[in-house]
Amino acid sequence: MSSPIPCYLPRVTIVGAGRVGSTLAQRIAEKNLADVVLLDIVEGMPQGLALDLMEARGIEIHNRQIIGTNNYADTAGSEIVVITAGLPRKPGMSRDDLLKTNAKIVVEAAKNAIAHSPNAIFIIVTNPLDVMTYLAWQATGLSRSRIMGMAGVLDSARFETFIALELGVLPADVKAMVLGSHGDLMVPLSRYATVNGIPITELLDAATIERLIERTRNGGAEIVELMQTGGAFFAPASATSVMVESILLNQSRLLPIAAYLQGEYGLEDVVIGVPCRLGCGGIESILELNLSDSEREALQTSAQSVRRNIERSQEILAGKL
Ligand code: TXD
Repeated sequence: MSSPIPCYLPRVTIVGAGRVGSTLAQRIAEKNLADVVLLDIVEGMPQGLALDLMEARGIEIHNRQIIGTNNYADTAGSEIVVITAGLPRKPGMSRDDLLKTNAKIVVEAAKNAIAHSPNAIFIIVTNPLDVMTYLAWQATGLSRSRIMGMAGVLDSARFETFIALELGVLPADVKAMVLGSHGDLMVPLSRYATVNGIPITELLDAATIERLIERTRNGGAEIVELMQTGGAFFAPASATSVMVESILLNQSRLLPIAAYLQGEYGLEDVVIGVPCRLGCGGIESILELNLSDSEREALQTSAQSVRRNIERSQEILAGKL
């Protein structure tokens, strides 16, 4: 006799079981959101991590399955695919320096994953983020609502953290939105940042806000410099899990997401961070804010730098660089 309640559990594949990927697997399982398939090219490593996470289930009190694999066949039928495969930055490197190594890895991962999960929604995490999202969009042929990059949620969380530390308030009470590319040219919108609805411009002077914006822009590099081996992964995994959750639970959260633009903000054929509503269909809509001249100019500059790197990436993939 069939059960009246569908015993169906969503499945999230994470390609790249490194620091971000494995921490994301932990977040997803422990939030009880979905079963997880962790895939990496290193043999044994994702299997070991999956077993370790499975052995924590009794203590953390959840029943999600975590599978480790080196084989894309095991990822079949995933609702969401997250790509974190690729190299992280070393001290002194910019995210763009990773273009050559990571372009081929992300294109290959995207093609392999879509072949086994044709209905999945893709979230790209690998740097340089905006370009990698563009390449994965190109490689999969997915509609733009179903492929996106994670960066703005992390950059906004960093900005919110620094505002909260400065004011001595609960970080969750601070709301901010950082748009643009994931790099030095990101566009933190300070006039939209609030503490429980109170604009930070009423709480902090202009010089202090500028200092916090600078620290946000440098947020990833600050951690790379301190750690020397690899970069941030706890907050990146948290930020990605928020996107996974908004899709799986159809929350329609309004989040800054790296999306393929077709005329929004006057930008065409480029991926960049903009406010999007994120639900079970992926990107449900893109919100066009009424930006000031300087904000619009900053977004344009940010998009131009992504576009230059997209052009470089096409030459790299064609074997010309
Ligand atoms: O805001 C953001 N978008 C980011 C992006 C925040 C933090 C990290 N960001 C980027 O994510 C970072 O610059 C890297 O490009 C990726 C992954 O960072 P992570 O810190 O997790 O790097 P690791 O620990 O080196 O893990 C990468 C894994 C590693 O286990 C490799 O063996 C694997 O990727 N890898 C592959 N897996 C599958 N297939 C292929 N081809 C492959 N190549 C490497």
